[in-house]
Amino acid sequence: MFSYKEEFKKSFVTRMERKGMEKTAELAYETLWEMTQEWIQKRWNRTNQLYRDNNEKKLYYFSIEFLIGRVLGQNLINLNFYDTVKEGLDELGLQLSEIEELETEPGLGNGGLGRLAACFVDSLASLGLPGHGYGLRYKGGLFTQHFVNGYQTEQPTQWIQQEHNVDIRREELAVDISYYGEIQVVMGLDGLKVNVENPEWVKAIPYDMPVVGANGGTVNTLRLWQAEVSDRPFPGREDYAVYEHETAKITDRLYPDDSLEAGKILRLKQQYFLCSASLQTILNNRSFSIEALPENAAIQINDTHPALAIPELMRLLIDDHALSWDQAWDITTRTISYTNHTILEEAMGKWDSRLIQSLLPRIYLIIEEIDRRFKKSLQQQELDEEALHKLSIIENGTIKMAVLAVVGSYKVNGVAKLHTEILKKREMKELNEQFPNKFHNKTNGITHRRWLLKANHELSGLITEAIGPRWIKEPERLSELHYFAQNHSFLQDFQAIKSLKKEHLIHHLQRNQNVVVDPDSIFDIHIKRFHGYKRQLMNILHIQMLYDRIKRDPTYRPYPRTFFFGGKAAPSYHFAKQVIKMINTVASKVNSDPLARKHLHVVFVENYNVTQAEYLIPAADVSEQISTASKEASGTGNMKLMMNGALTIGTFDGANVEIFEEVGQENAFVFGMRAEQVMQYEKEKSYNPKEIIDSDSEIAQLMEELIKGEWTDGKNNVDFIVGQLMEDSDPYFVLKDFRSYSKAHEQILKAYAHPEKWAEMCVKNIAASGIFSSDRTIQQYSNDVWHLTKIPSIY
Ligand code: GLG
Repeated sequence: MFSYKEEFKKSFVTRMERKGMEKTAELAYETLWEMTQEWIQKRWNRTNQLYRDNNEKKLYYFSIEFLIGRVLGQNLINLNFYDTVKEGLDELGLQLSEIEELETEPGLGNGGLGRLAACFVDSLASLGLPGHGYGLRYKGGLFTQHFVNGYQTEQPTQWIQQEHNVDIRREELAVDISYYGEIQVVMGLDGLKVNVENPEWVKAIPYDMPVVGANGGTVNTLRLWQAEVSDRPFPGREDYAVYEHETAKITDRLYPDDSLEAGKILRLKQQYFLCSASLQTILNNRSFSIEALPENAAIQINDTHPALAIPELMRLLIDDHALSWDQAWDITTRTISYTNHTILEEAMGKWDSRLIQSLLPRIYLIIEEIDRRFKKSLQQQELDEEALHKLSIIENGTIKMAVLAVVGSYKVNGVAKLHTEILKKREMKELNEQFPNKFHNKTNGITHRRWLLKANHELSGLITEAIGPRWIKEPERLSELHYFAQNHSFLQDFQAIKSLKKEHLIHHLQRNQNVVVDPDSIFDIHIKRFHGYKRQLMNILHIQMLYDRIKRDPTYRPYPRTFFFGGKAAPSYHFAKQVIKMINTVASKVNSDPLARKHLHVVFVENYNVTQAEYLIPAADVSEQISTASKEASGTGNMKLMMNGALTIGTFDGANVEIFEEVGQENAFVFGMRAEQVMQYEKEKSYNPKEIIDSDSEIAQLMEELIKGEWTDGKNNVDFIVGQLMEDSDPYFVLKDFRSYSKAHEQILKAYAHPEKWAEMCVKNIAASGIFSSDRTIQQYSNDVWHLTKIPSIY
């Protein structure tokens, strides 16, 4: 009888033998890699053929980051081969999980924004929709984080391996990108034409990565551009060494910050490189007339980083395709749509006009013209100064990319209900009034294929046992788990799996960081980038308070808790780095105190990334989502943790609001100020943290200890932290929300004392999490924005 497993084993062994070396894990990895690539290639060719034959509208998702994580295991899962391969390898005495560990994760993103792009391309392929990702092939992904004396250090990470690369170089599809040069207006056949003389040329080479959808049905493409020297002659090329060096820099490394728009020329080069290369390929390889672009292609720009796609598309349509301004504008504004991910001022994307003018002279002229025409269209209205300020693309020598992105696209979305409301009513109120139908909400989602099927195979199995396998295709069906929320034996199985996943995490940490964690403690997990608004500081201050209480009050002996932290700080973000150091200092003080250690353990997981997240998330009991209300646009870690049966302690911020709505506040621990209150305080500048300190003796004691240096190790200091809390008036309202945060933690302890009830709450969270699958998000984008048609596949 035919058996896939036997076939796999036979082919695997033959290939291993052909390599003629010892049976090492490395060799097994290489062999499995090759085989997987072959399986994928067949399906990839088939999808591309279908796309050529059907000529359906396509989506192109432009993003400066794609944080895809390891691909081998995920591809096997999406191909439906994981179990077969795992069992086959088992029988050959090899462990798939060990083999998977050999893959270096390509860290081509910083955090939520990049990971969202990765979830989206997974969902597009899994829904059988023609949608491809366009990004940059950074040689160095996000830095590797190590702690030295508790301080974060950053080492470059190289993810590209010569032997078995995840992507395929497509030399034949290379395009040239131009920078600098002088503008000249010449007389062409159809009137005046703008030329750029003597530009500097750079070649963009695409590397294609397959994006395997569920059941291997559709394999879409993630195309990443690499900068190389151009073959074109131009004056600057003569100093070849310099030119070569400058060129390589464009895709040499990822900017290690997603919440600060570094106004640097290299960053601008990267952004334009992505936009120009991607648009050129789309236009060069089309099978329709240029006028029909909006009916054949949708371009989604992920935040403002690719907003230069708007003027660049205008440039290509006018200069290369000889369209009039009005025709070009009509096409552009029916093709491009924009997602906003933040209201943080420093991340809004602002450029010095002179920088754009010198690096991209033609693009600058086009932006100027867009701004001029838009301002002209506003002249009939009576707008006050504030409105005109909010509506200008160019102002006082600055170009505001967010305004450009709104004006130049047909749809603009926020990433959670609350965030979209804030955009419409406050941050972009004036723009929303000008374009009333443009703004809409698309609450983020996460792919359950990675965050449940891959990261928590065991829980996935249990769910399937209970409600059958249909939830895998239709994740909303997780709601059927509601019937099991009070089923004793189901709850016991759930608890057993939670313990198992804790064991896996413990083993992983023991191996990597040499720490030993108590498996019976509450796993309280705070994982995300370090930022003031994410308030890791509030968490660690609370731990300090617990420590004080244990030391002070002989009757206070709480159930053991392990507080996990994971996350990186941008290398230039001094405050965040000081918080990291403080957590490490607190960790060593608390962990080495024999009394406190029985109740508290602080573990800082080094180098948090997608792979680490796959260990941490399934093991969590408690999910810390404690941002200052109004600041976190959505959050997506909150969804991953909920889907794995962790209970959220969180503020009414971002998608937390919708999580609470879905699961009910009684199945979460909600605390803190609401967004309106925060914004009111900000507007009135009426919050004074000293009032809190004066009225709460425990907080006062904490502050005193901080100032006295009791939470430093002699070498570091916490001046920045104290400065922010006191002199800078605590901009993220840490002290203001502190007491209600601490009460929410007390509620957690009370609830955890009833294990079965706790498990019931966890299961209710899983049951309510289906709506947070990115399949739902992508389907909504497709229905409301992109209008894609599913292509039936043969697999
Ligand atoms: C942003 C936001 C997050 C959001 C993510 C994806 O800060 O709240 O979940 O994008 O939309 N820069 C980010 O990570």
